[in-house]
Amino acid sequence: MLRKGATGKPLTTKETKELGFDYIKSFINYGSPAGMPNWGTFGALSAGDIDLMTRYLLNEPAVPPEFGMKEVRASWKVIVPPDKRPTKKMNDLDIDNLFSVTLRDSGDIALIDGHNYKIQTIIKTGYAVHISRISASGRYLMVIGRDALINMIDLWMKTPQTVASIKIGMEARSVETSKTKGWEDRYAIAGAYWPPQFVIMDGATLEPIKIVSTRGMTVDTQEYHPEPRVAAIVGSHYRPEFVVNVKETGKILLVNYEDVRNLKITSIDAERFLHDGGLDSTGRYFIVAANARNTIGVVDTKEGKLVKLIREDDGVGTTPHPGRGANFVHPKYGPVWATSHLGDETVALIGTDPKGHPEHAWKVVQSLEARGGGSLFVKTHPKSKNLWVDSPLNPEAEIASSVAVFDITQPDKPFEVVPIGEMSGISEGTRRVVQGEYNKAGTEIWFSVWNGKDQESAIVVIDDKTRKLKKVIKDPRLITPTGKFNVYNTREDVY
Ligand code: DHE
Repeated sequence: MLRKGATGKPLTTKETKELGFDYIKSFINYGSPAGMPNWGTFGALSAGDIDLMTRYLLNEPAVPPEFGMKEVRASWKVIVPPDKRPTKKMNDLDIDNLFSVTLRDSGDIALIDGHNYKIQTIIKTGYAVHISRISASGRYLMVIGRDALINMIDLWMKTPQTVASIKIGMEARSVETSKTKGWEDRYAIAGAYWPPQFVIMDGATLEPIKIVSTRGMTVDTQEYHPEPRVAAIVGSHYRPEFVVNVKETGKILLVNYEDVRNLKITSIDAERFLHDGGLDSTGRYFIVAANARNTIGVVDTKEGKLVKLIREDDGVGTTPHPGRGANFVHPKYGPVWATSHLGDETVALIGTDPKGHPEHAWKVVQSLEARGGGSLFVKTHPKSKNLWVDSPLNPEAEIASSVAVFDITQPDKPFEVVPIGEMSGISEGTRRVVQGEYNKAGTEIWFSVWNGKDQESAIVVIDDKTRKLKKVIKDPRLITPTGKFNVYNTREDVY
């Protein structure tokens, strides 16, 4: 909001005025090899939009308003109260194998059946939903829009629908629910980009309970930052805690929800620009990218401590972007967690087994070479021998529309290219291929073919064993599909 920069450079008027109108305009139009999309040539912004955006960037940013309990509470709606909801599952859906799919530019999500590939329902949500998360019981699906609107969807209803909603700020990216044994479905949490804060809510109604500001000092220079945005949030399986990553200050907060009125927060100094991350295969360690610092942080959620910061000198590439990462057993180094990078073609494999393989733990044990920069997500499954690496933000259309797949039993073997965009049968647009997601059984992986909002998009399903096309899901309602979240894999942190 204050344009101070994080993943990208600052865009305060000091910088923008130096760069000038023409430079900024063409930068927005064509994008950059470092990962900024080509908003103009990709068809997302018109020439008029770009002109307006350029002028906007040459003016001082307006100070956005705050959004405290008064505003949060005023936005809260319980559409179906808990006592009016079904007491058992009222549909014949295999909930565990449903996929919640973000339809980014239409402001919806689609629930797609993982068996017959049919869209079961489309649900209106906030603006450009970012992620979906599932409550520990598997009943409630939570989705959050960039406008910070959360929809809580009851998957037991005959046709799943929103039973509660709330706006936790003005801009947001993350939502999660309590997962520790004994606390299942009790609380929800969401983190905002603006105002910089997170909100703890009742897990059955989304009633807001507590707002915590993340404004404060940075971990390195210990300077005050007015806008430390909340990035990834993960529910710990080991302790009644949420792991909250604060981007600009570089703090990882372990928010203990045993007594929300007397909230206990362990504040871990990690590294600035924390963005996204996930758990290792045991669920004990949380591994997160501090993207603009080319660093990976590791937190032991059992002991509540920072284990390691793994840096560029240790083998991390440029701008790591793991999503939640990918866990598998390396033939030589034992259990590893993988991340690809926005800024280069490498995939870093990091040892995650301090007990069984202490000599490899928290080290980059191997760096694979994939197709190119602009990668956002990697994915595998405990039943799979494949590691899939996308590259949707690569400036070359051919690379952006295909994925690289490695054989994890022979990681030294060169990757194979799977031309997902071409397989979709769509000929228009850049056909960015983004975020692989497995079905519950781990036998197939789904990729989004993400085009402009007036163009055709699709979801391509690949048979994991043969790496061959299994199904193309097309529907006029599939507008700009991006993230896909299989209910079982998301709930159980299988990735
Ligand atoms: Fe994301 C995860 C922020 C742009 C698709 N994205 C995340 C998370 C954060 C984040 C903080 C981790 C959430 C968590 O785990 O709790 N994303 C941001 C941005 O700030 C950024 C760079 C700019 C923006 O304008 O939002 C951004 N993200 C995008 C996209 O343009 C993507 C590719 C398409 C889209 O739908 O908007 C996109 N982000 C995703 C997806 C995930 C995600 C699919 C979850 C991946 C997963 O497997 O967990």
